Amino acid sequence: MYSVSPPPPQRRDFISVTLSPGEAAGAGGYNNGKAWRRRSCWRKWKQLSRLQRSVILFLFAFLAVCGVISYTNMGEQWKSLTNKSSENQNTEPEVPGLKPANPAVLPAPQKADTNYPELSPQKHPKLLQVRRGPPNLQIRPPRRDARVKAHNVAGKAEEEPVQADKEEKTEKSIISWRGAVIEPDQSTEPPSSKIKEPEKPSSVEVEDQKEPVPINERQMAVIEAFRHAWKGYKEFAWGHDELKPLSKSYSEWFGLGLTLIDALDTMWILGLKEEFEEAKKWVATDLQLDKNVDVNLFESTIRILGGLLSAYHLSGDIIFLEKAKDIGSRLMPAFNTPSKIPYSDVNIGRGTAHPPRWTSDSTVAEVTSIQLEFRELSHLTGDEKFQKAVDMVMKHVHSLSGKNDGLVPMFINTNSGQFTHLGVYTLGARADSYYEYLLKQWIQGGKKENELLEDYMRAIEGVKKHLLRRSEPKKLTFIGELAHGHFSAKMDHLVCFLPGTLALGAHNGLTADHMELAKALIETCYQMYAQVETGLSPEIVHFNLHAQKDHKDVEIKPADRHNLLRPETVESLFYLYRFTGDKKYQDWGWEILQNFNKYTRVPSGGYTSINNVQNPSNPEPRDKMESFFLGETLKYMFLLFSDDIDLINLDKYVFNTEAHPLPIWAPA
Ligand code: DMJ
Repeated sequence: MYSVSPPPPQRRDFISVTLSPGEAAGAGGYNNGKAWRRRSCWRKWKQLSRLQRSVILFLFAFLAVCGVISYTNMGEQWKSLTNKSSENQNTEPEVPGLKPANPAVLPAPQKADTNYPELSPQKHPKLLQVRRGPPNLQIRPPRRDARVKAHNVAGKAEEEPVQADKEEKTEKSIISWRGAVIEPDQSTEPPSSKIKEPEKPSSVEVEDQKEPVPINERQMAVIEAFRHAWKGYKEFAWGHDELKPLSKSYSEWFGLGLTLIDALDTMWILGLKEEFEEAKKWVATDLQLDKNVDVNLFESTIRILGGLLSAYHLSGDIIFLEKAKDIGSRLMPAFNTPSKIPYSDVNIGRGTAHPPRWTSDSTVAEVTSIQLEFRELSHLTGDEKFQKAVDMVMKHVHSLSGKNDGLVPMFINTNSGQFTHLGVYTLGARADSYYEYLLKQWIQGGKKENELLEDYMRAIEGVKKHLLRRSEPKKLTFIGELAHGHFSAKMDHLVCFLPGTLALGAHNGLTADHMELAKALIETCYQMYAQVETGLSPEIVHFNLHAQKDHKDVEIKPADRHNLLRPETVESLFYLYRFTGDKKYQDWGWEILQNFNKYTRVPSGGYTSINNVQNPSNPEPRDKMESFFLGETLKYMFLLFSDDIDLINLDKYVFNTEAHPLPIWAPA
């Protein structure tokens, strides 16, 4: 114990501290009696100056206040400790005679991914437990124990304490009209323009009850691939159209951040919330649509308008709808043509449109594959002009002569409205998505628009009659081309969208032989990968029609042996797996992903298209990552590996031709 000694003769404004006689004498000093001590203390107190007494009193008062405060905090801590331990007692069965040393805070460890140790559940618990999926999944409240580690862009894990205020924030999340969880700070004010409040679909509530399906190892590998691609884009091409991963730079097509917008919904579906938020910020603050630039109507519709609409539906954030309305309006001048068949190009800053310099034709696939997006824009905004413009195109094409058993030529004139270059029929470039959108518009509109279905059914019959053959020696079913009555055994990789579309039609009640054809064709598309040295498909193959010794089914011409990281085969694998549950489709997709990793992955970040799929020792990287690799290829891979049919439920969503899911309209 300390006591205060009397001041020395001359006045000093400080206090000296010495031991009392009793203490100096050791423990025995205590025996000198309490009365002596009281008297001695009082005498000493009286000998102090006024200043010294005030200081001492102040010190005592200060200590007393501190004491009261710390007592209150201890009480709180005690309360929370006792609460926690009672929660634990509720959830964890106690082993008789043993009590857990500490209350459990972290989730139980899960099995490590041996193929991708850097993605093991222990390192990335968030990936497993807080998947941000589509609206029908998002209405499930995130688990309270899920947020343990945050990951910076380089993929480095950082400890993040499980904080009460964070949990509170999660619980305050708003359930949007479509059931998407919107963080309170991310929802923006509705625009003053007349974007109407869409109706809430009735299906949302039912799925609220389901438990999230954990992400599996193959899906984690897709997430890893996406992160690697995104790292390159972020570092060298942020806000630009495409990454050039080898030269660590970028290329511009429209100057509208194409890759970033194309990838928005993929990030959402893969659960990459931080990346999504960062990209969203760019859309909100840096996406400049008032720009003197010519854009291709079709490409900007499927990638930008489609990407924004889908991001809006998944996240519920109005900023995406505002931007969608903006770009949609800026594209409308394309329809100011004598025939109302749109021009291929629009200047979105000037409001002018024009065909390519060398012709007044547009491509048939381009003018008939913008409908899902413009129709949805009308549906959301209440402004009919978007849907009217694209419906008119479909009606006009429906009425045209010049088709061959439902098969359309590749070009249409913007002045006359007539098909041109008659006599050439393909399901590849320039015609492909015409067929896809016939079926998908019919599904989008609730299967009521009969003309669309008629044209689709007739076209598939035309395909069977004119374009379907079998190769030698393996008798692979393939789709060739017809040019002025001559059959060519040439098939674009682009045609591999067809098995998926056929399967989707069969799932929606169309004839079962469409599913049989789908199964045969996807086998062929897979062989276009499997029979090639790198295990990656070329852009175009030619099939052998006659058995010849030592010849494979698939022949590749030197000009066609590039691979652009295209999605069509994995897209179809996804549909086939969803509808049949046959795991071989997942295995085929897994092989393809591994070959992309082997031959197209650039170590510093990103993936590149390659020039030669036949040369595994030098596939000749092209130095370009197409936006659809993130928008489509990796998204379909992730969905293919998932066993969760509610992860973009195909009875509720229809994918546009750039893999952006849009809702199927509820019956009126
Ligand atoms: C994408 O832009 C779309 O899928 C389009 O319909 C066809 N081409 C590319 C992908 O290959």
